[in-house]
Amino acid sequence: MAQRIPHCTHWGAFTCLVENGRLVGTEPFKGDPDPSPIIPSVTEWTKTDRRILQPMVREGWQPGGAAGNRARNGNDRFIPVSWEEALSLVAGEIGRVSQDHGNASIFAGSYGWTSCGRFHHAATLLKRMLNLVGGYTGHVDTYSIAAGPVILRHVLGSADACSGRATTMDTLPGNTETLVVFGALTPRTAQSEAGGLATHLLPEMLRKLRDAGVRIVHVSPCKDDLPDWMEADWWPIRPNTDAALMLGLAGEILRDGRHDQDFLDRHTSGAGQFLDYLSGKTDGVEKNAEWAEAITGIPAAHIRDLSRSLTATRSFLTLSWALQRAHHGEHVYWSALGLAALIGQIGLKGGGVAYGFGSLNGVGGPFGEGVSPGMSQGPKPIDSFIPVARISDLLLSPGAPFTYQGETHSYPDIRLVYWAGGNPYHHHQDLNRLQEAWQRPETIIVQDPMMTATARRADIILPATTSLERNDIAGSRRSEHYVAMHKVIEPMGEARSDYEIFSALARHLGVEAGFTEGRDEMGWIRHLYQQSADYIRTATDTRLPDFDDFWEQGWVQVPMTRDNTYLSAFRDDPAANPLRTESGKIVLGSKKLAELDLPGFPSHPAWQEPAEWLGMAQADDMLHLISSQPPGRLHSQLETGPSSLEQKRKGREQVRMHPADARARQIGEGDTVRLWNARGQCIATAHLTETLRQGVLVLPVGAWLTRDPESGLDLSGNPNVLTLDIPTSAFGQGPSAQTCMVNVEVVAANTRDSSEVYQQEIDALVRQGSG
Ligand SMILES: Nc1nc2c(c(=O)[nH]1)N[C@H]1C(S)=C(S)[C@@H](COP(=O)(O)OP(=O)(O)OC[C@H]3O[C@@H](n4cnc5c(=O)[nH]c(N)nc54)[C@H](O)[C@@H]3O)O[C@H]1N2
Ligand SMILES: Nc1nc2c(c(=O)[nH]1)N[C@H]1C(S)=C(S)[C@@H](COP(=O)(O)OP(=O)(O)OC[C@H]3O[C@@H](n4cnc5c(=O)[nH]c(N)nc54)[C@H](O)[C@@H]3O)O[C@H]1N2
Ligand SMILES: [Mo]
Repeated sequence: MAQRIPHCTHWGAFTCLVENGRLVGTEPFKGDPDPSPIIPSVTEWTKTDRRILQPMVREGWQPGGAAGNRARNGNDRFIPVSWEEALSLVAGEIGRVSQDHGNASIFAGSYGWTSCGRFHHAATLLKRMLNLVGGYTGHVDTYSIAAGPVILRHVLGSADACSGRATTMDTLPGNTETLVVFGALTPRTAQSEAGGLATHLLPEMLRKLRDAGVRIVHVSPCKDDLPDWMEADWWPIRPNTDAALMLGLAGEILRDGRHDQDFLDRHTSGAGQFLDYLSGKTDGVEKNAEWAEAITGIPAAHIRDLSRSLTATRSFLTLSWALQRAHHGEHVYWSALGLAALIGQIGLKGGGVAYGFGSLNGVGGPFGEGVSPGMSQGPKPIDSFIPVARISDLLLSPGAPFTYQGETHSYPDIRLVYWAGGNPYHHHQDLNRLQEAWQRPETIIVQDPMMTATARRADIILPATTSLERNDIAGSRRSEHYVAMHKVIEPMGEARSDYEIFSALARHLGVEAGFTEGRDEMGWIRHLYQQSADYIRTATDTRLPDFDDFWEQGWVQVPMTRDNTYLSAFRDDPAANPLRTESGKIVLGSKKLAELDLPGFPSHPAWQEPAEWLGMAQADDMLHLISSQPPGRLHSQLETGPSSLEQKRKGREQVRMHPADARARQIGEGDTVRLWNARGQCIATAHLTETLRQGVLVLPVGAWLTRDPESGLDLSGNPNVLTLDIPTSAFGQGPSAQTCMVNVEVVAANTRDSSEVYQQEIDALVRQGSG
């Protein structure tokens, strides 16, 4: 009989079936109405192929900042070392850099999703350890949302609307009549939640919306961003032009005098600036349906018709997070707010605007009042940071100034990089530029269970266990459950848990007592649970079960806020419930931004051409590349799992394209194609589909970079060798991954450009996957 052991991941809670110490299967959490197909893939973690099984040091690397050999191109040899040796090397490097250059020269932003366990959360533990020895340079915001929260903090006084403590989706059915979805509203992305989840909510919510007869307009280059059975009107917009559509809709409303002047007067500031821009008083260009059609490719008649429905019915706008992961992403989010303000339904049930519904399971779901059972990073001795996606700039330009939220800072001189729980060679844009930047530090330490592309570019590699090999607890403010993550199997090879590794390093650095506070793994898990239980008891009067009962049962439900309409109190009485903005109101024309006068950052919602898009003068026959979240895995995690492999073809990622674009390039279904631009190149397998707007390619993120060192060609189909590494703006400095133009062609037509390695590798891959 198999043992049944409760566990959790970012894509769901489940029971592990274990026989003779081996994981033989999984069963989804019984209360989950729509379990993720990624769950069974976790058995991949117990295979040795891609695991790091012992500490290793890169051949040629020398401690002490010696010049050494800094190839770090993914093809170096690694020499196994003992844990003792590895730990003293790491501690030695931290001590040396801290002493000789100051702690700001240690980069430990360490962005990444790691495992969902809140206790062994790798980046938190890294920061906790470093804060005890003088601190580090960290990062602000996330790759998920950066431009969005930055602008919303300025114009709404809070990023809540973007992170889920805002309007809950359960307020829509029965109230909303017209719903405009910009981007996606799909179980594909709602499979996941940072910190874990037990119940998947979106499919049921979508059924309720459909059954309530809500008219849905779906604005996206991809039709399947909304399930077919939702029967929406699909508006295949040109990528990165949503702001123009929103402003065109707003301009139509204004011209007809259908805007809610009373709402603008009582609840917004600087509206005059915005209205003058819409009417064309500022720049001589009226923002109307025809103007928007020329930019977006959506027919003016449709735009005009929708603008009428938006004011004639109870209407709601929702924008995926992806829309702000693009050049000028701040102004897309702000334009939606401007449009919603003109409509005047913000704060009314079923009306207004939301950011990120369905981008994660819990955004738009009920939210908790509790604190997530997470570790503390401790007080920060220094406040050195970069905006999260400026990593290449940081390494390439020490000392250079950068602006963020209107203030000027400068990049520190990084000597040591420590990454635990993230994969920059998955998540960062323009990986060839990162490769250049990656040569600069003296020492790079990577701690991960898997031999990722980042680990292969480290100097010291520390093997971490996966969550299956240790005890932990899952939970977050966007999840209705805390889940007991019992240890399922023994550690693989010499892998150690993140807590063990950092405790040992803390010992080497003389700060063990401060780091552990005398607690071991179970001591901490118990403590974190109790802290959250105490908080919930005070905040809500709900008493959670004792820890031992929770641990045995495997999960516990926590109280949540439902049926919430964001800004309803502010709507009712703006004077008594002011926003934390420059005016206490929604900012539609910003004094601060007008004073700052940042290049390319108008002080009101506005359309600006992105650096690369289908409307650009030199587009030639390039196509717009969208790199979206993969359906069968979480980013680069479990890339070789069955649910990920199912999406691949001929051993690599599939790039989706419109049949007309394929025909024009003599590309057939299943052909191996090369995608390239000035930044890089990769190959992928072509899949032709009419569910895309013409001119658009979709290549999911997360393929494990397999870069031929000579040609630079990536054989896996990783879009980040192509994407653009520029900030969304000088204000928000977010990643602009969705702003990217590429060429595509059949590989066979291009053999003359390729090195022998490239051809052999392609042949091998094609043989592997053929049939
Ligand atoms: N082009 C493009 N790029 C994108 C995006 C896009 O839309 N387009 N999306 C961006 C977004 S939204 C995000 S969030 C990022 C995601 O980027 P990441 O969060 O960096 O991606 P993951 O693959 O989840 O990386 C997590 C790493 O942690 C490791 N890990 C797992 N468990 C543990 C553990 O217990 N301990 C340790 N030490 N390590 C562990 C995994 O093996 C993996 O290497 O990608 C971004 N990149
Ligand atoms: N299965 C799975 N789920 C995930 C993740 C994963 O790796 N795998 N990652 C999780 C993470 S970390 C995050 S942050 C979220 C991200 O959640 P999202 O940002 O919502 O997800 P994406 O797939 O990047 O983008 C959603 C859709 O936006 C559309 N889109 C892109 N550009 C434009 C545009 O200019 N205009 C319009 N109208 N639409 C556009 C694309 O068609 C795309 O399918 O997903 C989470 N969910
Ligand atoms: Mo993300």
